[in-house]
Amino acid sequence: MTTMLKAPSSKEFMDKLKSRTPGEIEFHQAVHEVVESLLPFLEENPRYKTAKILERISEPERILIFRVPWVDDKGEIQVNRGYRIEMNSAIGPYKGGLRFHPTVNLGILKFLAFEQVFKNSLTTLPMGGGKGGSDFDPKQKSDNEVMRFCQSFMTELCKHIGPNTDVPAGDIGVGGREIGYLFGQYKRIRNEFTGVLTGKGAEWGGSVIRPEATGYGNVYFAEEMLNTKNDSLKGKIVTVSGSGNVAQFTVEKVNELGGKVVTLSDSSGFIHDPDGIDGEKLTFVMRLKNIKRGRIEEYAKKYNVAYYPNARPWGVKCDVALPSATQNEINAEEAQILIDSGCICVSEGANMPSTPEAVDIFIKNEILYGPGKAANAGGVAVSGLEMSQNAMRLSWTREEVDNQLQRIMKDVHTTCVKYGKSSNGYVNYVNGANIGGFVKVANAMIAQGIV
Ligand code: NDP
Ligand code: 2IT
Repeated sequence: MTTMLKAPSSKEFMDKLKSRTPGEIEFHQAVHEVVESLLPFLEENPRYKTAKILERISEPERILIFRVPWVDDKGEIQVNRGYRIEMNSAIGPYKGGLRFHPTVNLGILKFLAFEQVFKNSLTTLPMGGGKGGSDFDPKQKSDNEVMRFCQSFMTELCKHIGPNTDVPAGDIGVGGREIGYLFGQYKRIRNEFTGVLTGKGAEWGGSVIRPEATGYGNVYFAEEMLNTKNDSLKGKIVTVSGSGNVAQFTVEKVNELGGKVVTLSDSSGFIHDPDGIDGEKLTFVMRLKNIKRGRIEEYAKKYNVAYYPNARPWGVKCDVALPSATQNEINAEEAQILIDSGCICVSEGANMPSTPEAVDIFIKNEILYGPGKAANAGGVAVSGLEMSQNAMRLSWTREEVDNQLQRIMKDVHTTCVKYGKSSNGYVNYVNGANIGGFVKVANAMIAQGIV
């Protein structure tokens, strides 16, 4: 016999979650947003309450925490902490990136793993959710130091992952170089050439378009949102934050669609180039960030434009904002400035870049607002396509992968509209992404029993 349960109020649910996970503030932030979106839906669909899906989906299936000792170039022993959060495997192997950054802690990785479950579900591909990383800081480290760190990290992680179990990829501080070192060590220890990581080099099992996918996908998503208003990126002034993987390919695609990107940033400050960051300037940024590993300030010196130290780009007048650096990089004050200066669309390349107060301002003003778990799903989607190609031991062309990426971003958008349309016609993409991402995972969890 099943009993009808009253869903806990958002406050009751969050109080309990917080007492079980003290100090994990980013995780609380991410779960709270989802709970707020879902409670009305759960009232209408009581089977999810009876099955305690909210309680189960917010508890990781497994968390691994491990020591990562390595030796620096001076011969001194260093110790970092490694993590892998295996959040949910209801619809596929755990899937999600690795972040190497000194701020990494359990709360940040749990928020990222939690978001990943919904994001991966939205892609339409069979991937569960996970995330991992380390408090290791790759900045100022030699290639050999990064390699030794990656080898030590994988020496432990390889016991817990596999192409049908858990498939990591990149995130902040983890790009092609790091994936190479991690893959080499996995192969050496396990004696297997498999699709255990995505974001590999195109010549050794990687998919074309994977480096581009998150930035391209976010721009496709922004274009879809604008199309609902019979508008497009053509002729729009666009502000972008960050200058890493996601930001770089965001600029490339905005240029292709006829928009003009006027800002980029890093953790030291931002540059404002009113003439726009064209292809040649973007090549400079890619070399600066991916090879020289320098600071964005050098762009301002090279092209004689303004540089604002210790500041973020949201005060620059724009039509469209594409945050692509990190979590909580747009606060309420900055959101209000964006609205007041005429911004009509915010689409998130980064994960959770807007604070809850900023999100409220975007939604209250009914602008087009695409939350990260929908808007940046293109990266993990092409990771999913990399897994498919690896499983078949063949590789698709750029055109094939890009077509699939565009189709997937359209599908993510359609799902958000389906579940997020309010009675006045405004599409609340937050509700749409949260409910749309939830349903498939929740149904799978119910079908698989109490596990
Ligand atoms: P990169 O490491 O390539 O670049 C990160 C960029 O953000 C750098 O410019 C970095 O500046 C800046 N940044 C990082 N941390 C901070 C901080 N605390 N304050 C200010 N600036 C910061 O990472 P990605 O481009 O891959 O990731 C960017 C965002 O996109 C992240 O939120 C990530 O989770 C998200 N994302 C990434 C995907 C991917 O496929 N790579 C997929 C989906 C989402 P600096 O160099 O000074 O550190
Ligand atoms: O946040 C993300 O979606 C990523 N960092 C990409 C994850 C992946 O497995 O490609």
